[in-house]
Amino acid sequence: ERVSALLPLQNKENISLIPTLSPGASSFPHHRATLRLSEKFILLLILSAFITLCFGAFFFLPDNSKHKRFDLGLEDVLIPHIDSPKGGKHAAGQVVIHGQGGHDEEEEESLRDKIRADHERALQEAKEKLRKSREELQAEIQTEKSKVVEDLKKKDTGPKPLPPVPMPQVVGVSDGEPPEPDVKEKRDKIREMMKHAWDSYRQYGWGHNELKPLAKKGHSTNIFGNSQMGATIVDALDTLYIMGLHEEFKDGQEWIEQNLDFGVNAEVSVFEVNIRFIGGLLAAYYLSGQEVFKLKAVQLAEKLLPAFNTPTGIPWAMVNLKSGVGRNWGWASAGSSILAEFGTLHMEFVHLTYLTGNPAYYQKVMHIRKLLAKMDRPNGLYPNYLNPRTGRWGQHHTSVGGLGDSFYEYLLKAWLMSDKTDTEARKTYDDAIEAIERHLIRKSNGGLTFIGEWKNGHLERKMGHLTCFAGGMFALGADGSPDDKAGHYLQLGAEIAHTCHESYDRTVLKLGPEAFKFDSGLEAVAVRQNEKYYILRPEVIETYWYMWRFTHDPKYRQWGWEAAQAIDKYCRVSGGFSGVKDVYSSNPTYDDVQQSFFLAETLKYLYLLFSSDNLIPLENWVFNTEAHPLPVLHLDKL
Ligand code: DMJ
Repeated sequence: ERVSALLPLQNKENISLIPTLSPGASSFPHHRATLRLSEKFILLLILSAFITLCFGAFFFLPDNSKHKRFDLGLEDVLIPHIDSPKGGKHAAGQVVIHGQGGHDEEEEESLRDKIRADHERALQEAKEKLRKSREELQAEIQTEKSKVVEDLKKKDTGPKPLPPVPMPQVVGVSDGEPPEPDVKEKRDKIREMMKHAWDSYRQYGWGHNELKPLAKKGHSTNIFGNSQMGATIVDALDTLYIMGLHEEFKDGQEWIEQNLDFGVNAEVSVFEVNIRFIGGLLAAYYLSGQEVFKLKAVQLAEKLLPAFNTPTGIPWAMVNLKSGVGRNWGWASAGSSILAEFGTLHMEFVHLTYLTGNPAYYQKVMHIRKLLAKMDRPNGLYPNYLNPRTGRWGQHHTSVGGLGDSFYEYLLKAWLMSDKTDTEARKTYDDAIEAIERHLIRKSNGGLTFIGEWKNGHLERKMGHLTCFAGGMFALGADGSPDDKAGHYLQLGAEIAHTCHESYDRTVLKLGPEAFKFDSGLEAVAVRQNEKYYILRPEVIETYWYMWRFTHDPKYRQWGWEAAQAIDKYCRVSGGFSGVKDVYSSNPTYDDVQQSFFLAETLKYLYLLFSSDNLIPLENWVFNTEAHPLPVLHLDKL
């Protein structure tokens, strides 16, 4: 009635607002209410006024959730400083603005003012936004997006500072130009080969682990899992630096800064990643002084550490970089880890501890050494297989080539890199070499010294291309050998170099096969088809270089040049360098892989062979097994 009185212009129609219920349908009394259209309009008006009021209240009343977040922030800051939960000014649970008393009116009021002001500002901003054109808004959103991305990038890659350590004295990292013009010419040629290998990879395989130089696309193998971590870039960096290819080096550095990420779901070889990536990054760091390489090396090393979570502490061969789950190669004897893999971590891991101050790396590799020292060795030899669960040897196979090689190399180099203070490593090396000489090294009927393989009490008269590195190792270890046998070991190095040269010289391509025999009238030649390939390996040239440094006998430069020419002639293609499948065939087929070690090792050793000795002097640098030079350290502080 009151409503109708206020509205003179009424609609005479009655509108039923409550549905009519038939009497039998309900036990409730039957109601029927009707309103005219004008009354409905007024009711709607009142309703909308009420909604507007509620809406306003929603904006202007203090936001309780904000209070809570603010409380938490304060609590987080304050609680750690509370001395006693009972006696202090702000005992836990009585933190300022936490709502249970203990805060004064003024503070609460000022907080409300702040919240109101914030809301008003937000409303104002919203209004202004609505006034802007669509284009203006889009441009603003874009700018904000880019800012967020930039901030995130800064956070992600922002260098976490590592503890400062004295940079070891770094000498002889550039130049090395030989005085003789013909030698310089050869060196220039090697540099040109490096440019061709790098430029081809840059053009066709950039960011992939390796290159397919014929297919002209990226390539990878199971040692890198399904990762795309630019193995060639990391492996090649120090060679580029040493050759003075600084533009290329910078290009590689930029890729590493922007793309090299180890959080990938990839199961990689701990050994390969250590020698190529950690070794490569550390060498690049020491040569160039660029912090990014050190940081990346440490980030990667952290990802390898879970591989050591085995019952014995002997690491798995493979680890998933993301999950940290490790396992061994399916083909390895009795689920074993491989001597040359878990035994080739020492150099890099000691450097990591040196650079980070984190003892974990050093402890891991020293634990391996201690464990091996306690084990029985058949005939004083180290078998290639060791089970990481039981701590027992697998098959009794011993090799100075594949599966064993760099374990012996790292014993010697542990001593050298410690400035010859790690005498335990030296002694272990001397004992191992003594057993190897006694049981594995023989002279062929034709007078060639070779290193065979020990298999269950029997000597296999076969030598691998990989084994040829040992010539250089014997020469490197000559100085400091027991009983003044330096001359003997230098001579042994020379004999191995000669044998390996013969293995090259007796082929059609003048490139060495993967394995060669000294049996049934055979002298340094491969028999089986699947041992006739050459995949750009470095070991023979590596030995030539060490022998050159220790003797300066010109034949080593001559042999190195023969190999370089053969590589350029038979392995070079328009898209880089490829391995060949049969070194005894005048018409070889390609394997279509440019291995990363070709840039890391083969070309580096060739370049050093035609440089003067003051480039990376051996008194100051020790090469890891992937030819990455690391400086001698003074380890008495570890
Ligand atoms: C390299 O990756 C290293 O030299 C390793 O120790 C064994 N051999 C390959 C190249 O042949």
